[in-house]
Amino acid sequence: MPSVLLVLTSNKALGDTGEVTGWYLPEVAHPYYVFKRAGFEVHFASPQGGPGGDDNCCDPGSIDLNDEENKQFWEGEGRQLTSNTLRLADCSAANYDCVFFAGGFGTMWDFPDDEHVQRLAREVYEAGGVVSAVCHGPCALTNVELSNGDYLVGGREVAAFTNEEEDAVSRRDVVPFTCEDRLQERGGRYTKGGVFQAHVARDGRLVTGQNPPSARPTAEAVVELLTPPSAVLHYFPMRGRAEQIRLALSEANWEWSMPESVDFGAMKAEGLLAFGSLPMLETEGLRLVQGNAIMRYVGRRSDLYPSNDDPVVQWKCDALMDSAEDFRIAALKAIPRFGGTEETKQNYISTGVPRFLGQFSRLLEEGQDFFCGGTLSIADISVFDVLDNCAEGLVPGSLDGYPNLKAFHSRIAARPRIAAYLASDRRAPAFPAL
Ligand SMILES: N[C@@H](CCC(=O)N[C@@H](CS)C(=O)NCC(=O)O)C(=O)O
Repeated sequence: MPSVLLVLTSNKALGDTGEVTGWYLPEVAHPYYVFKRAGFEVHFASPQGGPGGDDNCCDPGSIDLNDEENKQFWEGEGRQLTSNTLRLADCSAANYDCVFFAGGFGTMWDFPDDEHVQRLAREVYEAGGVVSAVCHGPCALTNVELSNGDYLVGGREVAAFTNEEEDAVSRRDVVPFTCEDRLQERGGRYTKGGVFQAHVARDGRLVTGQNPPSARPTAEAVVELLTPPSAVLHYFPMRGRAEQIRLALSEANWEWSMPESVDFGAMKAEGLLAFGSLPMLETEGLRLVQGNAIMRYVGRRSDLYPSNDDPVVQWKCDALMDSAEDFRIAALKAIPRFGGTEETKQNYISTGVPRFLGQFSRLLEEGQDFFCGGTLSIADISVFDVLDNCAEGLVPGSLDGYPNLKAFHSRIAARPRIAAYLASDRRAPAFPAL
């Protein structure tokens, strides 16, 4: 069952105006019910934790009990839940699939510089989870840096309370900065809808909403992301060209299976394989073929394809995957079962493997955990597959001369979902070492 950490402000002072603010009831109540209806577990947290008692920092101006769900929440379990929040410092990202920052003016003073706000957003995101925020909640993201120093919002589509909306409620000169301006300064691709119209920006696993009417659709987009598609992968009972796909489906947490046996001839005769070859992935009413194209589909669907709109980074991802495919083809030619001879084998060991490893080793930049930017992409999964199966598997010890690739291999193998797949009995047997 997916779990969400729903984060509220602990601040109820509207700057130095003497006015009271806090978190905004519908931005908590509406997402809460969306998550609960989807069967998610929801925990409440705030920078200070607590606070206990009746004063739970809810903005009194937001308590509109004509709204059904506000009323249900406020008069039901919600009052209690929001009065006993966890302290952010005590929350571990490993327990959550999503961190969701609710809005309200109060957030503008305690979210942006809070180290645990930043830690949880970074760690949840880097572990493959969803980061989401609504209205003023996205101020939480304005100072979040990934492990490689890039801003989380850099190059990503984002939404938040607009400058026109600040004007509409006469707050532009009260807030320390506006979300619209600051997110743009951080390199975010800020988008907006009309004043107080619902608008959600969804960029991979980053989901942000503009204002109170956006809270429900923002949470719905989170539920959609955390309910990954199901798929059936058709391939022969070996790792081959399907292994990178099995790894990607596992990392992306898809519900995936493989048929007990595959009648390749019948599938071909029935015209189920657009190019007459396997692998083929059946998902969402589609029959997808061509291994690398399947990888890109899974990557784009589950935010494992570089999505910061930089064509150079996307080229690098594609080029690495093409090179990994070249490596697989060279490996197949060296394997006796596929017609490999003593000559192709020796050639592969002495020339092929070192050539590919040297190229990959040079492309993994110093100090970087991943090949394409600050987060895992399908290029990393593809390269991991060939390091694992075409290098180390067929030629044991071949990674020893490439410490950066060896460390990369261990890092990817240790990712929880990858590690679970690698240890499972779903894995086809490896080809014996050459
Ligand atoms: N470019 C294709 C190549 C697929 C391919 O050659 N698949 C092999 C298995 S690895 C196949 O289906 N062989 C059976 C045949 O062609 O008769 C891809 O990457 O998916």
